[in-house]
Amino acid sequence: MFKRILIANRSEIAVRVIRACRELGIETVAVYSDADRESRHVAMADRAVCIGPGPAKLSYLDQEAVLTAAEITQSDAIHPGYGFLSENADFAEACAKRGIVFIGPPPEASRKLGFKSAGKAVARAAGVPVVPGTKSDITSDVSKEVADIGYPVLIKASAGGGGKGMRIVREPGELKAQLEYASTEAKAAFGDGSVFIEKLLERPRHVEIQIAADKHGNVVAFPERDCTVQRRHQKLVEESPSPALTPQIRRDMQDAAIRLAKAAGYQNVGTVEFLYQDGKFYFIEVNARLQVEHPVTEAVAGVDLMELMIRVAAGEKLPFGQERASEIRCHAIEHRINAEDPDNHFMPCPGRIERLELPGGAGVRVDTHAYEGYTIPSYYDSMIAKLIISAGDRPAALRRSLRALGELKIEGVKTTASMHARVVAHPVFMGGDFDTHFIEKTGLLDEQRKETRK
Ligand code: MV4
Repeated sequence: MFKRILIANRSEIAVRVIRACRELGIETVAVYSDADRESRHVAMADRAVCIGPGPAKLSYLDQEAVLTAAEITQSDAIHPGYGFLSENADFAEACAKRGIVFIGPPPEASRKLGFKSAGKAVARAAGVPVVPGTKSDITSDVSKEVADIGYPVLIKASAGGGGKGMRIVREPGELKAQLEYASTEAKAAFGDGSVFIEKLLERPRHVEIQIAADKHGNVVAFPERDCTVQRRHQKLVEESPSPALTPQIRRDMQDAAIRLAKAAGYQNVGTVEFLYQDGKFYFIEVNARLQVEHPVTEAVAGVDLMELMIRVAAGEKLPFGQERASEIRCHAIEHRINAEDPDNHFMPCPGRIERLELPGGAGVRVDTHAYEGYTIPSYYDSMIAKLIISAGDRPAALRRSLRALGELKIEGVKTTASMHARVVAHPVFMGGDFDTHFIEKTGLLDEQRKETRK
């Protein structure tokens, strides 16, 4: 096992890593930017090293600064958290070169899966269902292939992710122009203009499978997370189990995720994302990191994924098999609380937290780096807390969510907490039958509510 881990991240996830390390008897080194001197992860770690100024490019994304901090503190491993350097295969390689373990998948596996069209090819070869589609480059005429797929279609950037560079084409006449737009956009955003085309699913759900793979060829898949409630590709609410899946679909999805992981030579923890519509699921992409919403799976499966991640990175075998991994022990919901103004197009609201009262009691977990008097810097993302609610079944979990959201008091900055209460209380959300357009369709956003009040 590792003696000392450097955490190349900030905020609640840095706190999460420190907590897991402490339970494992591993020393921790925090790194921080000038803007994060007062951040909780700095105070909590055994040691802390300043690695640069506020902008992430000059600190948390500065590979050389992070690696040097690891060397001078004699850390034997680096935990990247999510975002920043977490899915950077070059960084993982640079760690290996310096004799430091990168706590994440091997660079070859992330490269194989990071490029969306390549990930899709691996999936297809592994017998994992994918959305019908075609490769495309703007030099060849694909109108015939696209007609076979059937309109409407969606153009996606091969190097993309998170919905960036996607374009819907509803009629053959729009195809050529949209392909050119999409490719130009992709080139500007990702430095790579290649795109591919898929049949558009009009009302999908986003359902993902958490996997864990050790260095001895063992892979397990956990119960799914349903992340259908999103706004502009930002997840707002995640829950498990999905109100839409049957036990058979769940097993099929888990099997598919395991096949894909094995085909890609995947190691460590990761998430296989699917779209789900009309009883069928389709692979879309792999996230080669431990995600924001991992506590939902921790609650449902009764496992510590952060501990597991560190153990498998240190070469330990998975301590249980698929039967244990797929146990569903409760219903769990996560609410991402962002310092954003829901009355003003979710504008980020950095600033000082004047008052903070966190909810508690049975079935309520709060992962946060925030404290009363903490000033949220303006350089980074605006998530300040995650509420993870668990209860015996979905109705009980929804009631508990409302109770916990009611107990949460944050003053000094605007937050998205009120919007979460509206989502949970909405009859369509309560009914469980909704798709990725839920937020826009239901007019739940304050910006829309304000328009209708006018
Ligand atoms: C799709 C789709 C419909 N049809 N692909 C958005 C992010 C990226 N990971 C994949 N995304 C989508 N791909 C086909 N063929 C709809 C989306 C999509 C979406 C997916 C999951 C959650 C929210 C979404 C919001 C808009 C679009």
